[in-house]
Amino acid sequence: MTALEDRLPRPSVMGVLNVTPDSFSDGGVHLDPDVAAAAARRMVEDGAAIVDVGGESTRPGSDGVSVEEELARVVPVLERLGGEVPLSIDTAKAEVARTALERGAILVNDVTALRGDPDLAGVVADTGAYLCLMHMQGEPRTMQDEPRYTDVVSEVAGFLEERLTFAVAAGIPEERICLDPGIGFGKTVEHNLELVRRLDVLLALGRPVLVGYSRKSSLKKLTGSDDLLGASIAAAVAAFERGASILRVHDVKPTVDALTVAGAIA
Ligand code: HH2
Repeated sequence: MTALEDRLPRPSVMGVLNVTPDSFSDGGVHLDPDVAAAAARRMVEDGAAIVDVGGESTRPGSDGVSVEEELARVVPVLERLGGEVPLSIDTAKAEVARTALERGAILVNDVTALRGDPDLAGVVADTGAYLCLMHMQGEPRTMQDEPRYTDVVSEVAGFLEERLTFAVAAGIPEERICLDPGIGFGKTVEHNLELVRRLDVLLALGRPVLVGYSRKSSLKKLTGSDDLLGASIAAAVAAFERGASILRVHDVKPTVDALTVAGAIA
């Protein structure tokens, strides 16, 4: 069995492919499955190690979609790419995950960290898929209303440790799991910064850490700019330098280049 850190060595770039009408930065862009498939192939050419396909927006304020709707969005894309491009499925639904894994996806990226669908852990355990467990305070509809922590870093670390224990108890080998602080999921600008600043606390849990800062609104709050490319690259490099293994980004080529240089200097 290949451990996640061997399949996705540090640093690996995860390209974001949202097949949704309403994702906060690329909603509607990839609704045509041929366009989405071409974008995914391009990400791999540009150096992405894996492409994360999502059919449900989790942006602040969003409502959920049905299983049928989510499948209708992602299956045509998976059918065009499965086996050709390393794929991750961004879903909290067991049926969507199972369908994606059958069509060649290798990783389940669950922003609910196995708290959403009681059947998801079994699907991951039975298929031997990789898994990303992400921290979120609250739920997408309301999570940015009033995020509160006494110490954001220790609370996120405690949560991820508990979810890791849960996943392992459900039969998912620890070597298959990575952890994610969930940038922007029930967090203020300062919470997000503190989580990356003190990433060592999450790394101490002993699993690779994934960070997804790309194009998030807290970057816009810091820079005041609508163009979030430079801000996103800086966040990815800062996270990498503090030990992150996987960087989830929309702009693959410039991030890969930045990480190549940062890695060479390190
Ligand atoms: N962020 C988003 C979605 N999925 N998964 C992980 N593991 N980590 C993240 O930080 C993360 C995630 C939100 O970003 P995006 O996919 O661009 O938007 P939307 O949820 O609106 O589709």
